[in-house]
Amino acid sequence: MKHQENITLVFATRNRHKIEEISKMLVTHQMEDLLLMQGLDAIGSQEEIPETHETIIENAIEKATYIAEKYQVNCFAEDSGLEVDALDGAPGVHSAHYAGPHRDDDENLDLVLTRMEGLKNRSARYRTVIALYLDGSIHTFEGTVEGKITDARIGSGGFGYDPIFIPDGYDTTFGVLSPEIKNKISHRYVATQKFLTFLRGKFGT
Ligand code: ITT
Repeated sequence: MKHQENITLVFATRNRHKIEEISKMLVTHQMEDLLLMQGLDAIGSQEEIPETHETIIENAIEKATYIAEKYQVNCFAEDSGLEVDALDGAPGVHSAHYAGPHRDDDENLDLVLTRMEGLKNRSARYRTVIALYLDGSIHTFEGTVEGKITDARIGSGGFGYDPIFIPDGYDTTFGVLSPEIKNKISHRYVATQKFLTFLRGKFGT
């Protein structure tokens, strides 16, 4: 039987919602002792982390690599976005700043609603990639959740585009559904499950 170790990884993000959701998943998977997650504050990082690519996977790898190499730590980063089919996959990799560089969730969401006015095809998905930088190697874990875009915002829970996204199999948005439900079906859940399975295989029992 393999001996259980624990591993400390910096989570290279400034998005508190991502930290909150993944922390809850660690508890649900009883992984909070195996994976000790550190914030950027713990390593004294205050700078903006570069995200210069046009794909989610490349940005996730860029963020993880930047922090790992600059601070000489093992770390993971996550890049995510909403892909709307009728908008040719927008806002996609630009989700956080779709309505402008000031990165306002409400304005981003309103812009999607405006651009979708009158459009019949409402299908969309959230996509995320977690990039893990571990001892010089990169590993990536992807998750998606399919759904559709509403005509108007419903609810105020979650963050980002949650009040206009209805996941398949449900009749209301992530803005109304509980965090427990979101954390059981979301793109972040799917990717985190793969990530934790990898860590468990490497470090767990
Ligand atoms: P970091 O780069 O510091 O991690 P960020 O918010 O800039 O934080 P991204 O570049 O990955 O992160 O942008 C993700 C955006 O996609 C996020 O700001 C939301 O607008 C949207 N998004 C991602 N996951 C979401 C979710 O679960 N619910 C709602 N919106 C989400």
